Amino acid sequence: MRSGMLRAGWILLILAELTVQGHAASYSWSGAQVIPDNSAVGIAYSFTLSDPGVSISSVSVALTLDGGWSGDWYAYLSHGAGTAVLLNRPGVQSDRPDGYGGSGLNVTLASGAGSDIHFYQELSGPWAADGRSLDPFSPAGAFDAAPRDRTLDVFSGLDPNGDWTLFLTDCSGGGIATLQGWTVTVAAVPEPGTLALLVTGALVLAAARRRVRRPRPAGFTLGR
Ligand SMILES: [Ca+2]
Repeated sequence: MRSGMLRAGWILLILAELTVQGHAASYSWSGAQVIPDNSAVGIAYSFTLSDPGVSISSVSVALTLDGGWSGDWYAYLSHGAGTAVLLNRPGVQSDRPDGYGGSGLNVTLASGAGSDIHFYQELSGPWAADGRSLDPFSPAGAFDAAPRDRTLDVFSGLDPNGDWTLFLTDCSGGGIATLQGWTVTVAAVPEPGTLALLVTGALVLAAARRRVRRPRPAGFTLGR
């Protein structure tokens, strides 16, 4: 009986753990898409997520671009009520109106990361999204104090299911980049049923362990 309860408890915990770890979905694209130069129209990719998870715990976005002028780039990821600004004119600030002149970028942005990708030539990863909701066609000086309120953390707690859109464009003439690939990975915590499984497993184990305790010696009484 005791061993049966212990076994049942461990099975429930293992099932719950496997379910928790299994809730991450990735969508990828690869190819050779020229990003329209000096354009507000840009390019957009959409995908629909259907996942048993109900609450997003983390999101990461990998981008690979070739050529171009990195200070021209703007990109966002949107889903439901959340929009994360991935890139917003990297390097642009009041004394550097054209931003970084580097070409190409191969980077992964993640929720919870600490380094602002806006300054990728001066910092080191792991990289957080730019997060500046500022219009990318704004004057350079406006970038200096722009709040970073649109990082990938905006998705935390949202339902992952439904439509997602990844958008990229180039906001200044000259320097044309080619998008070579992207991957969006969404991790979500499980539905309440799995959490209930976890709690039930723990309770069964606790009950089984109480039964395992040795009986008190005959004649033993608790002191008062
Ligand atoms: Ca350009």
